[in-house]
Amino acid sequence: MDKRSWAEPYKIKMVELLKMTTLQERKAAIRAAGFNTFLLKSEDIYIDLLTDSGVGAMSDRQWAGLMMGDEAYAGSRNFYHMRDAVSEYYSYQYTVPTHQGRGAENILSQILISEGDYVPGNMYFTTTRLHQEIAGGQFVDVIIDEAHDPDSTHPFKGNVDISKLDQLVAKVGADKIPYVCIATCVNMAGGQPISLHNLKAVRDWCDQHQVLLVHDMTRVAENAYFIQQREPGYQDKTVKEIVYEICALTDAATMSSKKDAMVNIGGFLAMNDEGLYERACELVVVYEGLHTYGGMAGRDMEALAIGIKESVQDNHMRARIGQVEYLGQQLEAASVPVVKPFGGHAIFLNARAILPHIPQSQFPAQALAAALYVESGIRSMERGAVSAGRNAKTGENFMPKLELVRLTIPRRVYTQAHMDVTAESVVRVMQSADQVKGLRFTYEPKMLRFFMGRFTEVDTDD
Ligand code: PLI
Repeated sequence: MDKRSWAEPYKIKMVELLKMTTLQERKAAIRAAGFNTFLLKSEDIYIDLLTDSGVGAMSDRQWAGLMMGDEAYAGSRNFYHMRDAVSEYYSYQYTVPTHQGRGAENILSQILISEGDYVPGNMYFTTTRLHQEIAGGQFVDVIIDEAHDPDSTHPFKGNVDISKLDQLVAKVGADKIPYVCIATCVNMAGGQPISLHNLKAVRDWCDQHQVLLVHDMTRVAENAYFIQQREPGYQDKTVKEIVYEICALTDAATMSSKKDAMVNIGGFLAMNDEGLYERACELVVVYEGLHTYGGMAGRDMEALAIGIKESVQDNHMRARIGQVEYLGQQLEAASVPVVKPFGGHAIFLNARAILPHIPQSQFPAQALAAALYVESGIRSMERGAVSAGRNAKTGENFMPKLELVRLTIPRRVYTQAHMDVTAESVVRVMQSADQVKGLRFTYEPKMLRFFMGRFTEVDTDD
């Protein structure tokens, strides 16, 4: 075992200067943004931990790749590089580019889901579930119970509870289940991995019931790193080998390349079945673009082909997860309640525990994210009742057990000192937690309300 610390396997060649704001400016900015960090202007942010999506730092090789863009409408050479990288590192034979992950989800859902179907998955993701619903399906959560417990230290909180799959099939029948959707490093559970042992059991279940297994592979390399670190029998395998093994267990995949693969934009749908590929090609031309670019520029496909290779390197992943763990350790040392084990792409603050005086109906995680911005200019994201939205059929608010604020670490962007400042700022917010007020909607979008919803503070005498 390498005893050295996780220092980055790269050095900085160019920097982006950041604007520093005053407390007064930040108070005005959060009000103008309706207490929604998605509605803040990026130039008003000091450390942007909103997401790890599309905000990674590309390598010099990726930037060089941009210059090799072949912007032909059809048959760009960069498409073939991307397709070959997908089959070499991710095992899938056919690739359909899309503008980002949700473009792939749309196409897959339209092809495979019929009205009245059920789609089991290891916890929902916002856009994934919405596309399933738009296609007439209903998402069913089959993740293990530990995933909903912020204090459980289960090493694989992304695992599926096979008995929940059995219960579903007993209730609705296998012909109402077009596929099981498995995310690697489950985002909404706190960036928690699924084990290969469990994934193999899901594969067997799918074979037994003749149901397809679809992989949301947005953060597969991070999941592979956790398997290498935690799952017996995988310590001597490389991240690259584990990534391939995970993918090869599944039939098809949707990918948001903006995360693991460190490009600013892009995604794809990948599969091994030729018939499914043909149907995806028919739809991609309707929604995205020709099947050899699907909403991506040639240069972006080139950067993606290079990013895929960089993302599965052990030393990259060790530093990536090392930095996330470092932030988690700083927070834990200061007794901040965070989801354990630490996630792959983010540290999740337990907003219920930090703001116990705010009921979930007043969105404590949303309020905490706003307060953190005001304190220090750090932008984070609500992942609780606001993100969970309403039941599409009954209109009732979902009240998830996890009411979290996500401090998401972009890849190769921030330094250890930025992580220190982040931890210090969270601690300062905690010290005056009783000053933070609950929120209510002043504008609630019908779909994906967390993106553009607006709020106002609830006064205690309201
Ligand atoms: O943002 P897209 O359309 O490229 O990808 C959608 C998407 C699908 N699956 C998962 C697990 C995601 O995390 C995801 C996007 N996540 C975002 C934007 C995030 O901030 O987590």
